[in-house]
Amino acid sequence: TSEPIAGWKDLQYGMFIHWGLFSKFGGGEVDGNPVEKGYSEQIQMWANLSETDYLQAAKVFYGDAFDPEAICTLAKNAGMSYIVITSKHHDGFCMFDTETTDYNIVKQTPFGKDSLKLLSEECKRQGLKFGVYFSLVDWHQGHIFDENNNNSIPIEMEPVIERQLHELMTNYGAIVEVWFDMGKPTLIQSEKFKKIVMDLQPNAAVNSRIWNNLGDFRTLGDNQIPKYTLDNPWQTPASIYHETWGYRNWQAREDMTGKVKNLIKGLTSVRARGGNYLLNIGPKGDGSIVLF
Ligand code: FUL
Repeated sequence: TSEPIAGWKDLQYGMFIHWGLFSKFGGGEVDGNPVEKGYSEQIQMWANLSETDYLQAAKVFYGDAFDPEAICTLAKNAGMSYIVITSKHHDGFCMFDTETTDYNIVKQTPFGKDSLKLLSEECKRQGLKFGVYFSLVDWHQGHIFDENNNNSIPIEMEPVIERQLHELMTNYGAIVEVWFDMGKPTLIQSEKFKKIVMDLQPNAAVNSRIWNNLGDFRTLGDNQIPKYTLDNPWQTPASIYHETWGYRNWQAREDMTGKVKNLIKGLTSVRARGGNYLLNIGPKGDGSIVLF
């Protein structure tokens, strides 16, 4: 067993956070109607919003209820050992300070701060480990989302991805997990991206969505609970609502009793079978935690 995986296996249970401009849409009541198709964090695509329309959300992104201290306390009280947050989802909007593009939280929003910096520092203060989610698909860089799953990564996008990874692996202290998502990198691309992580954060574990068998551990399908113990290190990413990871306001009003039971069953099954459970919360656009 390699170094990163030995440490990674001890993490056991963590908090996943999907927070971005998409959270502002709350599942997308576009013209008063909920957008019922697709995950809410992908609202830009499902509601067919132009970048200009999507950026309206940035203008009112105050993040005034984003409270890293409360988030970390919640995670600790739940027995979690680490937090993984969306640094950039498919929309391409960077929730961290970056020199690669102005399409970021510091430049575009009245909140004006680096959410990853704030959260990573608080994690450190409270003794939690820290990881990042990073989408290889990037609509802002012109990466068209293709329902036929032809998500190859254009070569022109590589330098941006590389520089962003470099920033993420340099500016936020120790990183325990890098959660790549989507896109179909070639072997050479997967190798390149993984190398950046390994060179700068040798103790970070990379998930299998880096593709081409280069993951340090396997991320199962969304909410997938295997019936048996698996041999290699694995993880189940779980969402509180099964149809979304980003905040969806009309579901926040649903009765959660059955869902909570399912989540507890998921947690115990995954842990009993030796997996890592990464349970997602989707804060509101203002950054507040959704309470039930
Ligand atoms: C999926 C993404 O497409 C979803 O939007 C979400 O981030 C989930 C955790 O992974 O592949």
